Amino acid sequence: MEITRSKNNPLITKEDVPFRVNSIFNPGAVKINDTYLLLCRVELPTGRSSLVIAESRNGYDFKINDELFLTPDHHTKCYKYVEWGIEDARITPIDGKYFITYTGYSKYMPLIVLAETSDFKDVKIHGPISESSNKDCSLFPEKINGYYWKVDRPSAEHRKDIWINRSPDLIHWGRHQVLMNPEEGSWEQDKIGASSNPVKTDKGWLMLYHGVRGFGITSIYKLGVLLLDLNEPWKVIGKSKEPILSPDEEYERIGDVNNVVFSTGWIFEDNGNVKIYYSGADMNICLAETTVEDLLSVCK
Ligand code: BMA
Repeated sequence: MEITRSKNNPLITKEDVPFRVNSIFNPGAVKINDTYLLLCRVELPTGRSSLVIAESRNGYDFKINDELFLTPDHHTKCYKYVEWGIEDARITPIDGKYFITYTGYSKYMPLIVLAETSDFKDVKIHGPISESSNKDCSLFPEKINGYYWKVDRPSAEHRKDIWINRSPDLIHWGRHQVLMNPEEGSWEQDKIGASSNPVKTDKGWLMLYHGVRGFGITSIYKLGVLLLDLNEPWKVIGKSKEPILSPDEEYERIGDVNNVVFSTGWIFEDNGNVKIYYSGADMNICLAETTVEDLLSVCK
């Protein structure tokens, strides 16, 4: 398959942020009419993260807002679960609204928080929708079999698998089941987690995931793609045998966390192109482009 890094990578670095940050990375992504909107994680000088909006008319040149969109302080009813920061937002349009899932970080360790917005100005925080430890949550954009669905990644003892579960109202979740295990002896053997949210195609739900393998003192984060059954999304019907993106470039190799490509947002264009926004080494925002056809072709 073909996947092409933007020649302007990294598209966004901390120098582009109009206030002081350590880094900007792991954006959720959505296209609203003709505007590309990224909800980016910024690690502030305190070492704690918040979320800021960046917007673009062409998907390549972004302008970052002067003010943070969502911070731990906004979480008045659940502050103790986000006190150390909010991280890695994924955006899913459902029924004309945008639902945002992200990691709340605190002494209770990571858990999943849900918020919703209609306009990316006002936001309603629903609060935690998982226990700790859990992260990497992606929502499906529509009901399937009468339920909303999400994938997530609980950490149980040494296991780190992707799970799937369902809800009547996006708040109460149950019927948890394992969606996929890391494949032993491969690039994803240590842990896997959902990356960019599931998108419907005529062949099934396409979803990005990340896989991690430890080598010596480093862990290497790569991206793969999954195809889930349209009506029974707990069934994996296809999976890339190799990563579709691996840390190769210097801006992916060297940073706060070396050897990482990580994605929490992608945009499917009407013409079949797919823009994968991702971060290199937990430091920046990059773009790689491919097509739905290419992504489907590697899901075997
Ligand atoms: C994951 C998350 C991400 C991060 C990635 C690579 O576990 O913490 O925020 O980008 O590790 O360090």
